[in-house]
Amino acid sequence: MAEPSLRSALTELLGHVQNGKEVRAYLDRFGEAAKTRFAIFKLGGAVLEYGYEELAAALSLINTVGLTPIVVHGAGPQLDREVKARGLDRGKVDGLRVTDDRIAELAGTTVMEISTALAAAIGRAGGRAVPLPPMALAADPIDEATYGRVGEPTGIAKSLIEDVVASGAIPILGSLGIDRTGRLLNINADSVARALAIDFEPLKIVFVTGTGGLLDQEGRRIPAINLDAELDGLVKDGTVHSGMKLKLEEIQKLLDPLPRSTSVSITSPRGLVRELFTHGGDGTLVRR
Ligand code: X2W
Repeated sequence: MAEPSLRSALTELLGHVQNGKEVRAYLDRFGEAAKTRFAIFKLGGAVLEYGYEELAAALSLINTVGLTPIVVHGAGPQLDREVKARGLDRGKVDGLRVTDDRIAELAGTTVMEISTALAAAIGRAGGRAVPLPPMALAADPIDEATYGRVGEPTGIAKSLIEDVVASGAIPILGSLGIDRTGRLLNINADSVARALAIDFEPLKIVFVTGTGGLLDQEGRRIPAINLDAELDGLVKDGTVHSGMKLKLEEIQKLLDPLPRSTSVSITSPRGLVRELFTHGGDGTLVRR
């Protein structure tokens, strides 16, 4: 019998998809049944501030119904707090945390604690997850004089992730990597998601955020957007600006090298299952 949290997620799913037909139709649209259908989930540190249970239940369910999650999470607000509490803050440049040796060490423990707690929550939800160590990601420093120990991914331990997936567990990566001299580097979690997308060519990439999608000027959710056809117009008429514009440009870059069938969703922890498996969705579907 499934754990209560998984059971409630299942009930919610079935409430929205009439006998699971839509789930099957969704999955059948993509390739033969035997092929692993990856979905990459990027969990921002902010959505992990309010507990893991809802996300853990949704990820366990998604793994059960035939999409294979690879999870990468950040730890932005948690690290902000940790460095400030110790008087170590060196600020950010272009959105990247300036990372000295002590901050790198702090990032290591903070990020691994979150990976481990998330894996435990997935276990409680009736699934299984394996938190991967920083060694799973090779990285090079971007520009040490400016950012310190901040890296850009150069390689992923693909066969390690494939082994975890083959065992039925969900791999969890954090925003950490190791450089060629063995040093721990701090890596932006969105960059890790992009590196994973290039290596695994997922059907779906899902950004789980607090806002739960893109919002228009009145604060209403925009259900879907086609970047190639609509982005310029939405920027010109002012609907898309500042933070949202940056995010969509990032997503455009992310989708660029991938097959055109790949889509990105932005949704909330609560909307995750509905966004993936129902027509109306519960976030913003981004295509190009
Ligand atoms: C990020 C890693 C965490 C992250 C940082 O130190 O905040 C760099 O800036 P979110 O919550 O997804 O923003 N790394 C280099 O990306 O977390």
